[in-house]
Amino acid sequence: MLKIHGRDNSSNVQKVVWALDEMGLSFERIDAGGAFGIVETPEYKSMNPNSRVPTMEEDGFILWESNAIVRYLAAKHDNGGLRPSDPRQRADADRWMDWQQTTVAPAILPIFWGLVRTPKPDRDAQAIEAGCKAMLPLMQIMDNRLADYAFMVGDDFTMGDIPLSIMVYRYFSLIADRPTFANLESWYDRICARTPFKRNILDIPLT
Ligand SMILES: N[C@@H](CCC(=O)N[C@@H](CS)C(=O)NCC(=O)O)C(=O)O
Repeated sequence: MLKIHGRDNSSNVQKVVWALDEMGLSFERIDAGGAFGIVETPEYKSMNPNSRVPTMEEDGFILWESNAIVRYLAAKHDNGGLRPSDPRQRADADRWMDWQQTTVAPAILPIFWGLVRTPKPDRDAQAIEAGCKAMLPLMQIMDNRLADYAFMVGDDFTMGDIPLSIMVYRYFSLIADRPTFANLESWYDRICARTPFKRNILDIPLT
């Protein structure tokens, strides 16, 4: 049985369980990280020396790094679907996934930590404001892209939409005072209409 180690409110775990749900694959999710601890134990560290979630375990094959796990699972189970088979489309999906990790996630981090994980009196308003400022050009890049495409890679939903959707969900949920991004909002409505997104992201409290 495929096992995914990681708490269900982690954005990186959510990428993986959402992808699995999209593909209709069965798996066992085992709580780890955050309040569950476990990630510092020698057993966990032997699978993932970073003490981070998620970690995938599949018949002795261990994989960490959420986007790598999504790519692996999509390659194995949904090539030509979640993972585009055309090399250029696939590179495009990979590009948006990498951009989420390297650029969007660091921008949203101070917003998320400030507003969700930090008690009100301890919040760093300047850091939250800086995060909001950093997010604007990134959301504009997505909005421009989505002027021409229904999804990040073209007409169809692919793995390229998964990591970014979770970032946009957090941004839209936490920052009401933002400019209108019409194309991005239409895309987000299409994402929200997907049952696996609702089940694995929208229905999980933002904590
Ligand atoms: N680049 C890694 C980042 C993993 C990561 O930072 N995960 C966070 C949760 S989103 C974590 O493990 N935090 C510590 C914890 O939950 O105990 C990935 O994409 O898998």
